Amino acid sequence: MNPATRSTLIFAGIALSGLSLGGIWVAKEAGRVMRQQQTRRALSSPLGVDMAWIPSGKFTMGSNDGQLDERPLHDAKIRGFWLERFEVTNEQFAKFVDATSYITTAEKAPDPSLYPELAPEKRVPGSLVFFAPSQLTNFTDSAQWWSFVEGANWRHPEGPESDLKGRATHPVVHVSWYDAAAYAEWAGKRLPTEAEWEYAARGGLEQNPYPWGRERFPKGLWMMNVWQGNFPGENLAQDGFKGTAPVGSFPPNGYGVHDISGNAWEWVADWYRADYYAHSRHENPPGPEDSLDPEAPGHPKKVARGGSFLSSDTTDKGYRPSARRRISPGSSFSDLGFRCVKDGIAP
Ligand SMILES: [Ca+2]
Repeated sequence: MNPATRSTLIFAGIALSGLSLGGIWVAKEAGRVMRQQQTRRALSSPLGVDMAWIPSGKFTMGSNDGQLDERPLHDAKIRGFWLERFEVTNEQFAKFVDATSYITTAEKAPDPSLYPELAPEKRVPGSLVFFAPSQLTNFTDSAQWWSFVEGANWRHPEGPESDLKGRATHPVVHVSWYDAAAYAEWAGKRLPTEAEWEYAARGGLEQNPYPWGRERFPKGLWMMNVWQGNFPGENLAQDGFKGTAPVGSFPPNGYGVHDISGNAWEWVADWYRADYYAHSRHENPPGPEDSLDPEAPGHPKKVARGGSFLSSDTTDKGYRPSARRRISPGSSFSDLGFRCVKDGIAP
């Protein structure tokens, strides 16, 4: 159902139930809903992007059940903000590129000053694409399922021969952190902080393993696009999707946000520091000033959240609201996209 139709139905429902309560209440409520719709319209300009209001509140960030960098548990107080209900899609990203002639990182040859170790013949535009290996010799070597493909980019997700046919409403992928930030700025928005992202992902629930609650299959339903089968060779797609899915293919969480788990990883604003939670600010934590990946000091990383269609129970469980992934800001992958936030007033 499109948002306008949904709003109309909600309005009709409110108006009908209001008849028994009296005309004044109906008029007041109608005014409120209309103002809300106007706010939403104003916020969605110029892209027509639907946003959810994430109300102010406090939550427990992190998890004791995940990786070490998800600890310690700590309280974070978050001011309300607008969050895009869906991951940024290919058709939305195309509007940005059409308007600005923006060229993404993956479409440019790597800068030798940033990649001095890269041989000159390897300085070609491209991106990292997942391919399921037919035979696997080493389960810890991700190079067996990630290939740098020359000519792979957001328009050509599997390489030069591939295109976006049938994928207009899939999340844009193969975007670097810089590309995501440039889009957000153009749209008059910004990337969420890591704390805002996790707060929104939890949908108002406290320390639940999924954005919608504790059960993986509430009422027997698939709630996210992740990996089923033995990763990375066996992709059973029991959730209906082997790769990315059109955004909104799965139900929203308590804040009305779709695909916050699975489908595509989402860049957030923050630098990655494994130790950040031990001393982060409790009110609107802005993220650390620099990055420290203990496994690769000297290689600054940004954070991505939410997992993707490749997230599996046998690997990263990246779909958990607390899971953190560290990625060089200039990197891009066939399962990494983003969504934006906007500051504003409550509806
Ligand atoms: Ca899937």
